[in-house]
Amino acid sequence: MKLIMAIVQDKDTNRLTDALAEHDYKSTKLATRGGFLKEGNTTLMIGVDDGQVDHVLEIIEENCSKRDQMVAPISPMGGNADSYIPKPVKVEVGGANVFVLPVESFFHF
Ligand code: 2BA
Repeated sequence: MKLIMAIVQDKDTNRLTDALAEHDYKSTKLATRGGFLKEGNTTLMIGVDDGQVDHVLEIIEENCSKRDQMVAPISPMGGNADSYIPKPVKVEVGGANVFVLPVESFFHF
């Protein structure tokens, strides 16, 4: 068994969870926040059998879009100078960042 953890943009979440449910994959949605943009995103946990991993990855890829986002300048005043960005820059976010983790055991009580 594997645990797929997919970090996706909020805008893609409903489409993706609907597509997963259509194929009878169960998922749990966590409200998360990216460390760089400091904006909300969504992390989905999807527990699947090993043979289902590729299919779930296909569904994630089909339902998550890449988007460009501008990062506004952040003043270092009162903030962390390490994260100071002097002028707006464009970053490409997504479609999805996915981790596939081995599961030692799974219990459903
Ligand atoms: P954020 O950390 O808010 O990053 C949003 C986007 O900003 C990233 O898109 C990337 O294009 C850019 N970015 C991130 N760190 C950067 C840096 N140090 N310099 C320049 N640009 C940077 P994605 O790569 O698609 O990531 C989307 C979200 O997925 C991330 O949001 C984060 O929440 C998560 N993520 C990505 N890689 C991860 C990793 N290795 N471990 C844990 N979470 C990750």
